[in-house]
Amino acid sequence: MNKNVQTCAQLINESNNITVLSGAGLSTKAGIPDFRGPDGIYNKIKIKNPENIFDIFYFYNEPSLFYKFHKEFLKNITNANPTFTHNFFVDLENKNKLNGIITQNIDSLHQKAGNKKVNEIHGGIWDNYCIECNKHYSYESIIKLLDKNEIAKCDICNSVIKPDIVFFGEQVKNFEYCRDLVEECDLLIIVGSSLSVVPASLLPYYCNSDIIIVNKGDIFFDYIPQDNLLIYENNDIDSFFVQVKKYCE
Ligand code: CNA
Repeated sequence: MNKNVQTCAQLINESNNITVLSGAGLSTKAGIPDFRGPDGIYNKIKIKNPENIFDIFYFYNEPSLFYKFHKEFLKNITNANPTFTHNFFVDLENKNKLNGIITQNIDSLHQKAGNKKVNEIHGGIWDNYCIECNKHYSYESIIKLLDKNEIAKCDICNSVIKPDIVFFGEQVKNFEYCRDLVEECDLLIIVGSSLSVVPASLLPYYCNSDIIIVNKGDIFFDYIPQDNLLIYENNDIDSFFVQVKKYCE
């Protein structure tokens, strides 16, 4: 038996104010590729600088690169269902153990699973707006526009529409509130993130309590307070939490 499983369950059982920091690795089992994992977008898309897809300055000059990717991404999201671990976090909220979820994901799977205390630090796909006249568009209307066009453009002024996702070069959402969630929690669980996107990756630095990391593959440890790191499980997230749940009260 993996000792980390038992320790993780024990920490969860003893905690009443858990903060979760999630990343793209949490949703790969739902069929949504991450960025930097072995089957991630950066490895699969054969272009020179895949970071440009989400670069705000690149987007303003050449939105077609982003929309080529986004069209496929929206199809994946529409068909995706929450994973075992998304549902495990719903249980934590139902048991009043959850302080909040900070997610770097834009797929809304935490909300689809039933979590209410979700903070999308990198925004989401549900709201979209014209970069010129600010008319807002729903997710459904963007899907319709992309059925017929390569780029989603405004029906009033013909300018480009941008989803309310935080691109590289833009400010993240509610950083101070997310920092408070990390500062005040009695257990921080980090899942499925390479912790390589600043400033979200800085958040663990503010943690005063125990930290659990479950992530398969390389991560950046630079902002993890080492004395607080009780568990680093380099494993598949669902396989780990399926075991943990057996020991949770
Ligand atoms: P990342 O940099 O792609 O890191 C993901 C990590 O998860 C990698 O280390 C993977 O090896 C690991 N991983 C993948 N699958 C599993 C698994 N089943 N079990 C355990 N570990 C796994 O992604 P981050 O979230 O750290 O980077 C932040 C970016 C990614 C944010 O801006 C997101 O918006 C963006 N993103 C989001 C989604 C989504 O919403 N689902 C998808 C792709 C990218």
